Amino acid sequence: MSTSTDTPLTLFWSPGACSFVPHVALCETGLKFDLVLAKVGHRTKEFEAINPKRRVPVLVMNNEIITEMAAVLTAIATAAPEAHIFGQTPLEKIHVYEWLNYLSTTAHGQIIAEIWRTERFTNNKEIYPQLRAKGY
Ligand SMILES: N[C@@H](CCC(=O)N[C@@H](CS)C(=O)NCC(=O)O)C(=O)O
Repeated sequence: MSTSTDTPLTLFWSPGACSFVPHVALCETGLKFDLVLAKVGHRTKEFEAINPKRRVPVLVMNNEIITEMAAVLTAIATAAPEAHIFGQTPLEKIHVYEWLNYLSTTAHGQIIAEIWRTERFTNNKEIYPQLRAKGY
């Protein structure tokens, strides 16, 4: 993977989704990048071919497809080390990964999904309110 500032970068994003995080990180680095809208709930076959998991964020870096928030942010941090988006010290980097893992797994996969993607947990719509209440 090249880490030059000339590396072509494309971020697939959706309004109101977690893809705003790598969007902000890219802005902070000062790197040039393209944005492609991949709206949650309105995904195209083209997007599914890029990420069969049908999730944003997706970063395409030098034709390499990178998915999953921690990997996407690591790629951005690696492309612009002078921006220190993972902090200045090894301990700061460790704590960034600590938060990233919590947010991507427990918070995102469980809490947020329970509230916004309740259908992933049960087919019984009658218990949606209870499940959503557990998410809050
Ligand atoms: N584990 C993934 C989760 C990504 C994810 O779930 N993103 C949401 C947007 S915040 C999404 O694309 N959801 C699509 C859906 O639920 O259909 C990561 O860390 O990148």
